[in-house]
Amino acid sequence: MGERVFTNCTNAGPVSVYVKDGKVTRMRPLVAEEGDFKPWTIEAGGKKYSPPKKFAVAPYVHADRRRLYSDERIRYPMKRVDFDPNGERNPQNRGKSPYQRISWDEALDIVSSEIKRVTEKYGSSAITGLTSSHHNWGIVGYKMGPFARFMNMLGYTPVLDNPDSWEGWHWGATHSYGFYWRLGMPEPYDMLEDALQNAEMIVLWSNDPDTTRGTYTGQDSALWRQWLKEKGVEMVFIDPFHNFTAAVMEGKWIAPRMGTDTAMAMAIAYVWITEDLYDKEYVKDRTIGFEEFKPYVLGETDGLPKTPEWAEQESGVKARVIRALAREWAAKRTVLSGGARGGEGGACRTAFGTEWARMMVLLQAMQGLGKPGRSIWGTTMGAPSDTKTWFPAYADPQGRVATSSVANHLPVNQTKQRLWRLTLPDAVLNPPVSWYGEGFCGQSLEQQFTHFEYPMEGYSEVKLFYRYGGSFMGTMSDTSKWVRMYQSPKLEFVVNQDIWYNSETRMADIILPACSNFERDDVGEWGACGGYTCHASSGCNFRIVVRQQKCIEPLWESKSDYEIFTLLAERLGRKEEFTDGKTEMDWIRAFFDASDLGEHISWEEFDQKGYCIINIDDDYKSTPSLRWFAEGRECDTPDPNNPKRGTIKAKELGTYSGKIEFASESLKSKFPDDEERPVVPRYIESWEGHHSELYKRYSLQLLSPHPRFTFHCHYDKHTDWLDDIPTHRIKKDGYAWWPARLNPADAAARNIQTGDIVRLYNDRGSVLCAAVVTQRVRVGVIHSYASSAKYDPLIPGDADSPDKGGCVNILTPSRMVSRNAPGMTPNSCLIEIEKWEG
Ligand SMILES: Nc1nc2c(c(=O)[nH]1)N[C@H]1C(S)=C(S)[C@@H](COP(=O)(O)OP(=O)(O)OC[C@H]3O[C@@H](n4cnc5c(=O)[nH]c(N)nc54)[C@H](O)[C@@H]3O)O[C@H]1N2
Ligand SMILES: Nc1nc2c(c(=O)[nH]1)N[C@H]1C(S)=C(S)[C@@H](COP(=O)(O)OP(=O)(O)OC[C@H]3O[C@@H](n4cnc5c(=O)[nH]c(N)nc54)[C@H](O)[C@@H]3O)O[C@H]1N2
Ligand SMILES: [Mo]
Repeated sequence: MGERVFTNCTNAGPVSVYVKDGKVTRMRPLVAEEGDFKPWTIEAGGKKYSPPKKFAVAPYVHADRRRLYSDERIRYPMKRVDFDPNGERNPQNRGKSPYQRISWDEALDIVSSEIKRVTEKYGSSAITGLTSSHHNWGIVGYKMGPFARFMNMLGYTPVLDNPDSWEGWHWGATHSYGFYWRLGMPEPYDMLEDALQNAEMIVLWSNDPDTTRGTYTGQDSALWRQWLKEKGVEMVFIDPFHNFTAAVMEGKWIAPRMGTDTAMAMAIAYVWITEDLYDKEYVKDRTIGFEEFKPYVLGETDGLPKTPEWAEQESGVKARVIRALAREWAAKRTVLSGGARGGEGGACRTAFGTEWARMMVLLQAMQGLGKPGRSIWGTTMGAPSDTKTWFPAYADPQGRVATSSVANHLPVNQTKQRLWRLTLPDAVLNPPVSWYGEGFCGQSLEQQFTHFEYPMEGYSEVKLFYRYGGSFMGTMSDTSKWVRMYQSPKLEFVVNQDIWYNSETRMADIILPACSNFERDDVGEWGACGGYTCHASSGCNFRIVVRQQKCIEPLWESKSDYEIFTLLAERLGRKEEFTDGKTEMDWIRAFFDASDLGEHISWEEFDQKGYCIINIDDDYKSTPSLRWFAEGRECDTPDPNNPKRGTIKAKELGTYSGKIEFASESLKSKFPDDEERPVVPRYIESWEGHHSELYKRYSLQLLSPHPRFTFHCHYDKHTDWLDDIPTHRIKKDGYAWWPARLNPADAAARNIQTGDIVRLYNDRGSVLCAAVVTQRVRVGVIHSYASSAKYDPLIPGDADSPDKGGCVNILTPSRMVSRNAPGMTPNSCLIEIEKWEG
């Protein structure tokens, strides 16, 4: 049999897949016909900027073939040896006991009869289940599809995701400038052109786009930053770590003590107010509440002027540096880049991270947010991009898809009880738990004010846990709790469905092997999220929709998630209801038919050729983000989720007043006396920072950003190549350790050298890492990435045992951003570090 080339798409770029004799022999960035590309051109400063005709995928995509055939694949259905559904279940041995291979029939019988048993005994609300944040690419097989459809059909208790990426922006910035329909991110339209034409400086405040790569858009935007650098646009980095973008772009590095970014922001406002360096007209016409904010900054309300000298005490950044930054920021047309999507950034995942994110918006408001070169922009989205052709993305079940025939997440779940992801272990071990907020509150600001309590009256506590994915030891907070939860007899049955062995997999009673996107059929647009991150593929130089072709048969005994749920539904007598009579190919076709893609290509050609590039029209007209607002016009950007667009309120933002709010009307309406998320933002000392009692025992701050060479737990541990990249893991004595970076001063004080195995610890636990002594980390900070996929406790199944795998989230607090803002706070974490002699 000769070689065949298939098309597919990963979460960081499209690929061509070469298959011979049923085996993938090669993968590379998708090879498209040259004539399909029609590159855009931006003119700025007498030069023309245009992207090359290719797809710059993220580095890990080049290792996808290795990952496909990884030894860490789950090959067969497995059962814990001491789990007997009709006898002893031994939940206390989850994480300890080995597994034995069983047949698919046996596995499906056990899972389906447990679903029946639990439903009959307790009601369907006793079933819960949850996915991780990210999934292999493709909308038909995506977690929002089959998983949600199956669980909704059962009537389970859903676990609401905390908006992990957006925390401070979601819970904070939305109350300053709206955009709740983007979870607190500003619209990104045509910001690349604006920056090339107008920006003189970019302040990257908690942002490393060279690493985070527009989330899904690979390396495409790296070129844009190169252009900006060549144009002489100055870049400033505010980050306790000298991050990779700073390393490539050069520019000024400012490294504040963690937890004090808001103090620095206040001092910048202080300089602008006292030196008359802000846009008074804009503040008067486009904002409200400045007269309540200004006295706080000047210290008139609390006797504490927020001077650069004061901020120096807090942040360790010299007052003259803060002053110089403030002056230059005001003198130049400055873009603020507060995280991967303009917002985001690890600084938003901290104690009182709401206050920092709100200040990012308010600082830019003082400089005329929306005027040329004065934006909030991550440098990762907003290339010229077609917005007329609608193709559904994975988060679109909430959007246009919901009303169409392809709503593959339906039926609507009848159970009203909810759980909150970050408190799931507490909910199981120690109910009741309560919180504010309906997960991703993208429909209204009020959604954030909904109060939930678990268990809910009239419903059962959860007994059956259907875990789909298994990454949380490396990604949630204070994660030893998850081990304790798994070992609780209150969870009568646990099933895990994943492709690779992950940190939680071996805590299940039954393990089901799913297959990857290369072993099933699907469709997906590169970089597109839809829903709350509408038009995210503007982070790619070209829009491309890929017919994700099944390249090989599912490996070993794995099956597609869709097939697994279909087989379970069949055993429950509900197959037709689940499938709607459709195969995966039928769903793909239905999505194609519901979309606008047919205007560009026929189904037959698309299915055969494997992709379609959607170029911009010749008469493309740019509509820069928020320019309309700055100029007092009606919104002219193409964001379909802006609820005021096209109405009589089209000139307004999504806040209550329609303006930028220095004093938040929405917070005033619901939480007027909340000292932790006050109506007017404040600098509040971190509950786990250099002022805390705990600091006397644990005087180092853990910084755990997103890993450069993997996508969270994707690729780590499942791609042996990555262990050869010392930025990712360091090999020593035959083991691939997770690096922990520390400043030479902190290393010397503890007699630690590069390559030493060190113990990072606090009262929550211990993690063993390989030390890297480097000037790239601020004194007092330990830098170690989040998202290890390897959980490897020295004593298996012992929640208190040190972990060799590198799951530093064992150390991070499960305390929330603040009382009424239930966001995660991994970057407010005190630890100590010592050489490990064990
Ligand atoms: N310390 C610290 N912690 C953090 C953060 C931080 O900044 N610092 N950031 C937070 C953020 S923003 C995020 S988004 C989270 C991410 O954290 P998670 O959501 O926990 O991580 P993912 O890597 O997305 O998990 C993916 C899981 O789904 C599985 N999976 C993937 N595709 C498929 C599929 O097709 N079928 C099945 N059945 N399973 C599949 C994978 O194998 C894996 O187990 O981490 C958060 N945690
Ligand atoms: N390679 C790769 N890319 C990814 C991901 C991945 O796992 N790997 N994850 C994707 C996802 S889900 C998301 S949400 C985005 C997240 O994107 P971001 O939230 O922007 O990413 P982070 O890595 O958390 O933070 C960016 C920078 O902020 C710094 N930082 C952290 N805490 C603080 C602080 O308190 N103050 C200051 N000033 N700086 C701080 C970090 O050192 C880091 O350099 O990235 C996406 N892109
Ligand atoms: Mo995220």
